[in-house]
Amino acid sequence: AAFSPKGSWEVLRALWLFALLDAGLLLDGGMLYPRESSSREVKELSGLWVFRADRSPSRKQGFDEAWYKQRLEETGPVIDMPVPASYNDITQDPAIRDFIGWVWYERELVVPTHWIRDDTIRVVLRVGSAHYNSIVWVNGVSVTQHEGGHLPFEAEVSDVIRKDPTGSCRITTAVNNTLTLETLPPGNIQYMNDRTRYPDGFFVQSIYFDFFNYAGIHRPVLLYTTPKAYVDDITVVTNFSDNTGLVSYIVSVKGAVTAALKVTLMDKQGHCVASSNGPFGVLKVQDVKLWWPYLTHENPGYLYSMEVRLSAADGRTTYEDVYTLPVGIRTVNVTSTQFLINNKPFYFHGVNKHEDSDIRGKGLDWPLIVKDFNLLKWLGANSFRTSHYPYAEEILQMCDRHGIVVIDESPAVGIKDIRSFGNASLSHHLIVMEELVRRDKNHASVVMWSVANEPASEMPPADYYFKTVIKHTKDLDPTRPVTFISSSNFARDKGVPYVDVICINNYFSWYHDPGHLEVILIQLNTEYENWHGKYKKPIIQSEYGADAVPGVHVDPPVMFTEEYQKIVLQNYHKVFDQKRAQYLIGELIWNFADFMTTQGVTRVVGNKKGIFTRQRQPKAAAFVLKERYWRLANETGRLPLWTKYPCSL
Ligand code: GCB
Repeated sequence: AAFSPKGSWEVLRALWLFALLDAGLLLDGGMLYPRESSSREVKELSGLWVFRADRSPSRKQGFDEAWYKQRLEETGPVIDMPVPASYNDITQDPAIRDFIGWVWYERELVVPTHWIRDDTIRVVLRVGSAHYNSIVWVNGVSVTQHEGGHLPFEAEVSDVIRKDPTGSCRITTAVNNTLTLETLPPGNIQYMNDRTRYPDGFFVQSIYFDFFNYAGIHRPVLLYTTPKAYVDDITVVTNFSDNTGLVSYIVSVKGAVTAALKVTLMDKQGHCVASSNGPFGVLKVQDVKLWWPYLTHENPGYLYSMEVRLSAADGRTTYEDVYTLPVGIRTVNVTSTQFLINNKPFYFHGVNKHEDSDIRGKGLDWPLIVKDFNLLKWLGANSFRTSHYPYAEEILQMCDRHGIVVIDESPAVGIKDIRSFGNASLSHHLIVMEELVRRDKNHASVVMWSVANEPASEMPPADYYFKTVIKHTKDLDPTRPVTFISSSNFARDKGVPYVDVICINNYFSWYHDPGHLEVILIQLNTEYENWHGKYKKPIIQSEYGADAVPGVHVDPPVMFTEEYQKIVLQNYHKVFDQKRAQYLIGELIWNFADFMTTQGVTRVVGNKKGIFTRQRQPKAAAFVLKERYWRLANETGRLPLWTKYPCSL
């Protein structure tokens, strides 16, 4: 049956499921984005950290010598390292670029005195993401450990920092980028033992995905405070009926036996539009301003602010905690041929991205983020997929505000080896989905979960594996459709029966029949008819494209020229235009921009399928797409007047 949690009853039920599941989850507690408020302080630790790669053959010298017990510079030679950033492209040392194993980061600071003296304050250390496996010490005491890049983790450090009354605080983090058959993404370490061909200790990290395995502390590290009794998590599910918006919420509180909660919803002007008391409820918003995608409304991305105010007391102390969550009110539904946002058909005309740029690699970078949003808007893109891992929360917040619709993807890219379908991999995948849903569940822009990209889903264990992961994801969030990104033969694909939307990647006239632009029409048509005929589900072309080395021109077109990339796109578009009248609900170009990959014979300093260069300059294909996306937006008939003429922008 098509995915369709309609009506307030279903939404309330959905909310309860969220809450019930909370009890049975492997993860404890929420992961609210750290925000300042009258009760919370945030201290960002971005900037220069001290860095040392453990180059010992075993990569374990740092642990053997307990580097975390002293200042890192006392253990041996250290260098400057910016955070957030990948460490790979920062130095001139190829051994650092291609390093595999443990690297060590350290930052010293002094925390404010009242954080030490006032024991009603809770101090939390939060890492936005570090790739891949991390261990964190504060003043030599281990405070947390986390497996997996791309998702945040945190630890309460109040007790540890209070042991030193001066407030001096040394944060040491060891990060290991090694990928194994059981990590997500999976990888494998191979030792080359033939001493006639390889030097002593030679090994390679095999990966089964097409982007550089950048590593390090990729997102901000910060300390933040809450009162001892605090708002730990908020879950919001929205709906509307006629012009009344419905915001169902659940708040979970920690550190208090009894607590009073006041929830107030405010519009953009700060006017209260609804309020309620207690840990759960439904806020009713008269004359609701719905959250609409970019280019479908004159005021896209409308966000209310939900202020949650907690008051609690234990004997002599009273606690007050305030947390404000942005809330967009919208619904998502899927039929056998359509994707509906606020009950209106939505057509994804967008891109696939990477977190990738010169020098900082996958490190969060505000100039890049804002530039990319400006390019998306210039292009007339209304959506993107977070290929192939969860992007920074700051990016999703931008999507909420600008109305850019997101398919939110887990880091499960390249599950190709049959040994990566085992129990350990599966349990880890379930935890990652929990972490992802917990972090992103309240983003209006996130309309679908993608559990994996191009797994070897024809393998026998894939059926049970994906049935389990997809079911778990739907249990975690009954309000959003779930997909995985498929590339294999439709008849053998074992996960597809469980998804709500079929997402297909293919590269006709590129990886198949290279140079034969004339095959695209017939092959794409056959592909769609097969998939839709068999499963009766809507289809998104989740990847298509061709490499173009910028500035290389040949006509008639040949592969790797800007002309060839243009014609591949145009031929695909002809089929899209036939099928979007039927069941095609979206097209996402591969890729928004050129990006770095591991070295190999098919990659000329990275993947060149970007319509923008890695430095974000347009190739010829960008103009083809811009023309198309604005036309598609105009055809929906809902394009606001001021945006009708992109050329004058
Ligand atoms: C794909 C992958 C993507 C690659 C792309 C390519 O199917 O999903 O990660 O980069 O093809 O260019 O080969």
